[in-house]
Amino acid sequence: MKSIHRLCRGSAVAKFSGRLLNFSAVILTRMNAHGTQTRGSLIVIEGCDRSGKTTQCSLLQENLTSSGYSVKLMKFPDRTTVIGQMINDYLACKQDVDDHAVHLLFSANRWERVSMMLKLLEQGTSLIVDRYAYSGVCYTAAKRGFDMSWCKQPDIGLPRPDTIVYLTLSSEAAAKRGNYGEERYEQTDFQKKVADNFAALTEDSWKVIDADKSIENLQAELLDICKETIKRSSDQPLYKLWTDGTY
Ligand code: DGP
Repeated sequence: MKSIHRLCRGSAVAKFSGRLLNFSAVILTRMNAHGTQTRGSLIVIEGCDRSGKTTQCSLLQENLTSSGYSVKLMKFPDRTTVIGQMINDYLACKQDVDDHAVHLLFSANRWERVSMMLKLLEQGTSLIVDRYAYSGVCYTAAKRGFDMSWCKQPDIGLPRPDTIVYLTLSSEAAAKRGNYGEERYEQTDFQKKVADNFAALTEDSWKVIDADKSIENLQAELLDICKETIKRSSDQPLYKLWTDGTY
């Protein structure tokens, strides 16, 4: 295949064979040494508001898909479900909900997607997830009277990500990106507390990346991390979050 590609360099055939090479490389990574199907990877992108997560996650889905990877983009809170609509009303300040109760709603919104996530991962589809239980802990623990240990409890046992990327952005850099919107939590003081909580929750295994760079440069870094994760974790067990158990 490589020699055909070399012979036809620059031609439409070369482009086609290049694509074919990409796809065959990806298909090979979905099989282990025994030729059986391997699982997809769970990749979570976290960060404070305005860190660019949503743009980067969409680009990751586009770029990985066009390179032949099977990828699905997910976002939490998932506002399309009944629980998600309750969360949306709360965030839009249309509805007040007790802080404990809303914490459990955010968690329930993740749990209601677990069976779908497990099915996709088992089928070999990798999931790029925009926010997860770490946002759950860091946002609620930024409220008075909450601690991280209590906040973790309802999410214990969710599928544990193979990679967690945390996008950091200083408050000065965030301010340059424009004012916060109208949603609950979009205030500088609150966001600073959230960032402190992320700093406390971060473990050595997390990829902490300064998001104060061009969209293209940040995307290139994230793409490398995703490809490395998909290669590394395809035949690893899927663990349960904040426990030693596996699925
Ligand atoms: P987003 O759609 O990514 O802009 O998130 C909406 C807002 O909700 C954002 O300010 C972060 C916050 N958030 C996300 N997940 C959770 C969670 O699990 N718990 C709490 N309290 N807030 C969350």
